[in-house]
Amino acid sequence: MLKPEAEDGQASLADPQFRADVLAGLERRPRAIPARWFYDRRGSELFEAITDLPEYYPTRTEIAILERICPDLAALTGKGRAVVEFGSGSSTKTPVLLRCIAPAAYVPIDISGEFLRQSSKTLSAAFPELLVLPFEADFMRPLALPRAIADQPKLGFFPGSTIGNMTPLMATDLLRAMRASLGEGAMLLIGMDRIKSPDILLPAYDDAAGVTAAFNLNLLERINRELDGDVPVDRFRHVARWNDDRARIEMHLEAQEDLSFTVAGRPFAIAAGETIHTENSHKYGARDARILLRAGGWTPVAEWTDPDGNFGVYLAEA
Ligand code: AVI
Repeated sequence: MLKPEAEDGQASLADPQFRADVLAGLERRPRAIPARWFYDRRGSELFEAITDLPEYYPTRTEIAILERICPDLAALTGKGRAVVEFGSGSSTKTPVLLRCIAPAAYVPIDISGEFLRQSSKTLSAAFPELLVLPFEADFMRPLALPRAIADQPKLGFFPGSTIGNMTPLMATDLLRAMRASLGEGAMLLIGMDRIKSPDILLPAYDDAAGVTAAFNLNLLERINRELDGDVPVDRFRHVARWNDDRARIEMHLEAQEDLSFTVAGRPFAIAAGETIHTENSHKYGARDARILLRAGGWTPVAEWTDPDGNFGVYLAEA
């Protein structure tokens, strides 16, 4: 997801899709910019920092679950599978899975070739025997996977509750696309954050050290850097809300006074208290997760959680 920078450290030319999404998002009501644009170099660093925060339980909870379930997982998935990770596999979760099931091959899929190559290099160094086949593609659509793994049954891996950043409709489409990409006999291992008290959820998205606020506000800084904007970033405030009706955390950027600014030469005005909606993070109870998997064409096989029931890991078959 990382956007590469030019050799001299200057940001490279803005992605035309970023420009289009930001301009359309600022014009629409309610205003909303897709969360995928958080992840420039700075945003990716800030997200890494979020995963270490005491309030942000999902990452360490999911890793602990994966470590604990390794024997069960190895037995349920069997030998000789190729692991296909939807995302670049830069996280600490990938080595946990690779050590556990010792796959025949590993195919990380990511839309950012640069980031993909970097993380594949690191993984190859850690697992010199493993065939690593980085695949640059948009995994939201069905894909023709590398021929080298054509004869091996696949285990799709989609950790981190990244599926929660999609609406249920998009999530269902993605699960169906994954099923089509992975083919007959495939299995899917997926992490989904669970519904829980807002007393735990809200601090996870609005931490005391202000790292999540910086992550959210970096989107405005990125707009200024890459789209020749003059958005007064310090006049916006990070807001995290629990939307109980939709079972999701929402992140917004709220104008603290009436503001005017330009982006890519276009003027915008935003009233005090108005927000730009920047992210949804949907949470799924165990039964919701099973329904979502079935809607996406998968049959749940096994599920695991942590002692507090905060996070769910699900294994499903095609
Ligand atoms: C990447 N994704 C699963 C994170 C989440 O929890 O929804 C992104 C994030 N946003 C704020 N904190 C973390």
